[in-house]
Amino acid sequence: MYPCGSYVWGMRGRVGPRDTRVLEKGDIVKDRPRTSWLISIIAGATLALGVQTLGPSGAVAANGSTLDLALCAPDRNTFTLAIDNPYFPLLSGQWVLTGKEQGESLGLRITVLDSTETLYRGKNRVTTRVVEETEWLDANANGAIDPDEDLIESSLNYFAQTQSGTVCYFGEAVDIYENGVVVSHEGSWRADTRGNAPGIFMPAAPEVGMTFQQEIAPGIAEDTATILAIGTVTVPAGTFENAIKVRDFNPLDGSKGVKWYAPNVGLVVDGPLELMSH
Ligand SMILES: [Ca+2]
Repeated sequence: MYPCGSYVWGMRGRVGPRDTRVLEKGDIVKDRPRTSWLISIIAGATLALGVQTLGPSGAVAANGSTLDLALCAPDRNTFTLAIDNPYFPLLSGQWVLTGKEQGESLGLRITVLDSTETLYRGKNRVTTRVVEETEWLDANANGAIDPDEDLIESSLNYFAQTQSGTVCYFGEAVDIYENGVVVSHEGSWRADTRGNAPGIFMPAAPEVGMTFQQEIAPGIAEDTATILAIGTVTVPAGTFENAIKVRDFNPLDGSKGVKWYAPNVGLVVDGPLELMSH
């Protein structure tokens, strides 16, 4: 998804220019070398194995902490569909974000579906909530997908929350559209595919400086997020205090994006898109 498979989760396709545009001076990893994602993976894997030495992760953690991927490991946690993390609640509902990019009006609609998706087998089996995310050219800028408006991308995303309150991301099924036709499934991944793992989508207790890998599908989806700040943000849907500002980084193409999540609401800013209703 999210984060920028579209705007939300994953940074595929059209995202490059928009991410460049939302880049801010002072981004703490603005000039981070492209190899650092690999260091993050190594660090995460090392920590997951219980090794105490920081090793190569020291540089990554210089501005904060890199969360241990074990926080979402299926064999170390119990999972619930009651996803009530205040910064990314997915109990029910729909969020609509709109905005403009290069003169085009875009819309992003996120919907918690009734359906679930099961991953893994045996004792590690995890049932996840399916969250649909649709990005489209909202030509009349009304926040609705009207019959004559073109879809850009639609995805089904899999989330579950652990006993500690961490929201974990288990993958997505992606449809990318051109002229009303699905032309690609690029960016699709599942945590239970060999070589992949669940990502940490939202920490149980977010703090400025935290870095966490949201997608773990080498070569396909590798978004990493860093919490840059906490503060007040105003969007069409309202003014929200104690919101967290998150910078996403996609090491596969070097793109970056900024998102804001507000407590008891969820995603309120995604690059140029702002929450219109929820
Ligand atoms: Ca519309």
